[in-house]
Amino acid sequence: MKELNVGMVGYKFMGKAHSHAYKDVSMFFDVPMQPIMKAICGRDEAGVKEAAHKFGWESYETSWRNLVNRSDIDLIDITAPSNAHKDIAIAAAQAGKHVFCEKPLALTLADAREILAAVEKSGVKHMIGFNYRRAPAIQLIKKLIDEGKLGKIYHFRGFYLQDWIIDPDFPLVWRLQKEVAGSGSLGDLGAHLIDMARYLVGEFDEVMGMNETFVKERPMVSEMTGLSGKAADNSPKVSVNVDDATVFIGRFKNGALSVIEATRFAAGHRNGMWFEINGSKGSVRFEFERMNELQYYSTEDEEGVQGFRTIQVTEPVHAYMQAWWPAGHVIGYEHTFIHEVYDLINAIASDKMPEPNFYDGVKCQQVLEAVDASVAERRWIKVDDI
Ligand code: SOE
Repeated sequence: MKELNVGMVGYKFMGKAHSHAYKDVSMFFDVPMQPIMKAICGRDEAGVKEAAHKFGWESYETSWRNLVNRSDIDLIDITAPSNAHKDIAIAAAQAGKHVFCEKPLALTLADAREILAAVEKSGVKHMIGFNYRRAPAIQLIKKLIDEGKLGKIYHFRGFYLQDWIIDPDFPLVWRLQKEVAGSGSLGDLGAHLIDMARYLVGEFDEVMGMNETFVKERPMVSEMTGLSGKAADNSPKVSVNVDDATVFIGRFKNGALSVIEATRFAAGHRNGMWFEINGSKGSVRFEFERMNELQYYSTEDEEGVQGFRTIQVTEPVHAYMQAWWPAGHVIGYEHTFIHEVYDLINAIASDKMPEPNFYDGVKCQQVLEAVDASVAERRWIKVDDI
């Protein structure tokens, strides 16, 4: 079988999720190319060496430039923090490697456009990690919409709710630093909903938003552990320069309306990604923490027994599920990454552009920046004016 040699930058939360995907994908799916976990890269030698061993990579590098220039690598996977995306993605494209990059694509729209231009110029394949598209229930929603089962779409109403930074003494981890992350709740969480809304409903026309940073100062992080981190004793407090919560309303080009809320201050919600779409013939409702289910309402159901029904999206007929367990045996978060990698390998093997790709990354970034502009200027912003 043909091989696809992978080099990955980053070995923390997303690095682990992607490594697991490369490791497991061919055990469950029939892949046209076998991914070979050639090398993983990180700045801290002891850390990356341990990750290479634990996750099953053949070798490790401490310089991403070395990784990108290795002749035995076909695909560069970027799971490092957002401020590292641009340089690595452009260098990888220039070296003729396919590129898979975590979201959001870049710190700014200008950077995202530069990345897109570089991959288009070199003709490599590119994919962005909006992993939630790969939940089987999301694929079912897409199918229902494409088949006209929801009719004309009127509303997209989405919330992405987390609570992991509510404690004012929680340290200023990289996700709370604008220079590293680009933005706060909007770029980290809102980006997923923007992508979902674009995928399922269409392009945004205009947006109007507001945001807040509830905790203005936090102790500087000294050690990261997963999403979290520790501050050194007596660490001085520094200003938080990203949003803790952002709420925006929007109008799609097809006339539908949207309400989107992204917050890290929703006590009790650990990873509550929830959205509902309402159309002329029905509605769907998805909640990530119950990702094996889909709520579906059809106006065509018989009078008297109408109501939201719960579909268990675990049958072999559902997207990706044929490869997993018998019906009713549920899957989880990590499977969305395996599905991404499966689709990426298939696209590369058949010389097709994967989706979502860096074009989608740019379109998402455009909406993020339009929302930020609207917050700053306290007015509606046309997305295409950004
Ligand atoms: C942290 O907020 C985080 O891990 C995001 O970075 C991911 O993109 C999201 O899927 C879950 O939450």
